[in-house]
Amino acid sequence: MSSKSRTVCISGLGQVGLPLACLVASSGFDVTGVDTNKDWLKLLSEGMLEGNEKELGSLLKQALDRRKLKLSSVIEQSDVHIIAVPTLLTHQNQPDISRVYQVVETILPVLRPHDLVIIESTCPIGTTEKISRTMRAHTPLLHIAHCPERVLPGSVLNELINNDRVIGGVNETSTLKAEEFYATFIKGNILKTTSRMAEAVKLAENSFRDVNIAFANEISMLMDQFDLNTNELIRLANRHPRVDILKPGPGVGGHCLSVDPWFLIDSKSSSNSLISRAREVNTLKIDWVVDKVKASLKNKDDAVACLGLSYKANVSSLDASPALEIVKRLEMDTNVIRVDPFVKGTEPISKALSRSQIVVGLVAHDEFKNIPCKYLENKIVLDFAGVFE
Ligand code: SAJ
Repeated sequence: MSSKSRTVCISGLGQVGLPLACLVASSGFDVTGVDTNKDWLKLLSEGMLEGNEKELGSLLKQALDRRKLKLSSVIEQSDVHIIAVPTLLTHQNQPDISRVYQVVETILPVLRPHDLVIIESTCPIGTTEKISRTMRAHTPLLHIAHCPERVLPGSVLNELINNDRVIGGVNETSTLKAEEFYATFIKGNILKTTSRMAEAVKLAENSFRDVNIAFANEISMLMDQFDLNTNELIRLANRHPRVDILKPGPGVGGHCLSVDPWFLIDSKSSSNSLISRAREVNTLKIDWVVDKVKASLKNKDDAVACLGLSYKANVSSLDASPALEIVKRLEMDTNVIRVDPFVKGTEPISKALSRSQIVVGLVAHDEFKNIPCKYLENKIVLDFAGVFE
């Protein structure tokens, strides 16, 4: 594939689509980055990029300056179309992939035979084949593949380049075309399979992590009953060569682990499957933390400094954040001080600690690690995220 002659249109300039668009543009393709949010497009065009992805801002600027990346709200005719819009859950925990279908509808009129369509959005098994039937009925000889994104927020560019990628076409030619495309800008291995397997692999990966975090969370609640320190338990147990317990936290957040397991158990599994039980444990952990904090209050007016609001350490995203949920619930009847160096409008650490009676660790940001012990003297400290470990 000659990179110079190829055009790529990427729909969805979020935490996956934007870095992907910048990377593909820096590899020599002419990229149109499409997003329906015009305010966001304006911010991007002005280079107003805030966040935790190091080097993304300069890559974006470079791509725009060199005119390899064009920002637009309209899909354009291109050799390669990539769909990277979010997939969501309904209130009944059913997959909501309407945004993917909206993009499909807008791509249809510009498709030409032999174009390559790639779906990066996480989807229930069989979605790519369904979309392929619709698209191929409209335009023959298309190549269509599912190439699930696997990047870790906070390290997106690095993972985008270096992670192995699972690539599954709806037929062999599609797989090969998609492989050829990704090989031009990623360094990781390309693992070829079918589109259904690629969809399933992605869902299994995130379910695996959710189930394992649920185990850690359950252990932490059990150890509390025995008055044993969970972190010490995990440290000791993990010295076994085949044991690797993850870290307990106040729950599981982000738009991936709390959503994707439902895509897997949606159609086939019963509600008491291990995966749905894990979801329940991770959700219940939020209630458990709220109860623990409330039980520690000596006076109704005690000031509670809650350290961390984001969905995980060292990122600013508040997406489905258990810490934020806990803080909001406590605020209903408790004197809460919000502290998070990644979130504007919250209180500086030292000021919050000086006027609080209770300190609650919710997110293990690096900036909390250096809090001097003397700041915590004579305070009740409840650590649900290994902040002070
Ligand atoms: N968490 C714990 N304990 C742990 C690890 C994580 O409580 O030991 C919590 C975090 O605090 C956070 C949540 O789990 O609330 C998710 O964090 P994460 O770092 O595990 O994952 P995400 O959601 O940021 O990104 C995941 C990744 N998937 C896997 O690691 C299998 C990433 O590679 C995917 O690309 C991403 O989901 C996605 O977009 O699907």
